[in-house]
Amino acid sequence: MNQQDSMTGRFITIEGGEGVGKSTNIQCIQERLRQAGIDFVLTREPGGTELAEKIRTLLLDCHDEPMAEMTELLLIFAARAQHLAQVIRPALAAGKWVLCDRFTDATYAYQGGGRGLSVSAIAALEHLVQQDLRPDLTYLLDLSPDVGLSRASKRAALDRFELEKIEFFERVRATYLQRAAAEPERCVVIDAGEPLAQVQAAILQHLETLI
Ligand code: Z5A
Repeated sequence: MNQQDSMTGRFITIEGGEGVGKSTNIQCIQERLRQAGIDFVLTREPGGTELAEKIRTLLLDCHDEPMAEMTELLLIFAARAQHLAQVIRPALAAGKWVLCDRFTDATYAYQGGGRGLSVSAIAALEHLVQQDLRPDLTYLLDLSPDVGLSRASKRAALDRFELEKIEFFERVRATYLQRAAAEPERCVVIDAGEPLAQVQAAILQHLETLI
């Protein structure tokens, strides 16, 4: 039995590139879980605890000193270790569901695909920080980066990641899709280019299978 088998809560993650609609669609997932009487915790990465949110600010803000790619990777896993210890593991152990806006697939996509860091280094850190813990289900909202970035640009100032070139986001998208294809039992790919009502219907239809 792995660590996760002994936990009763479900661990659901939402992934995708910039402006794909993660925050928007999380709202309808939350509503459905509430209606079903499921006790859940909504959280996000990087972040989810006071300390991890400080690391998030460090990661998203632009600095005069360029952040080394390895520093970025280690900060992401440092935030994740804190988040797992303070929020995710206790919630799952208590039988709650965890709904998390981004998790380690984002690290493979952004730091692996986007930055070109070694996949084996990411896998080693994943094992060190998470042991056997992996999401039970991941919704991957897939959208062409030019559409996503144009949606994102309508909001507040761009963060350090959103200033990257379009090629970076193409690599992020390709890595997400490769991961989803490699783990079809865990990953559900949703076409986020469809109108919002259709995207939500697709997510909710799938969610019923779990509820
Ligand atoms: N990062 C990383 O590099 N490595 C890691 O391991 C992790 C993260 C965990 C912060 O993430 C950054 O951290 C992220 C990667 C990096 N890069 N950046 N930036 P974030 O999740 O906070 O950042 P984000 O991707 O920019 O998420 P967001 O700002 O929350 O966007 P979103 O949630 O996907 O989109 P949204 O706010 O729900 O929707 C955007 C707009 O589109 C909004 O006006 C909606 O009304 C509209 N929308 C949504 N759906 C539709 C449809 N279907 N049609 C039309 N319009 C729509």
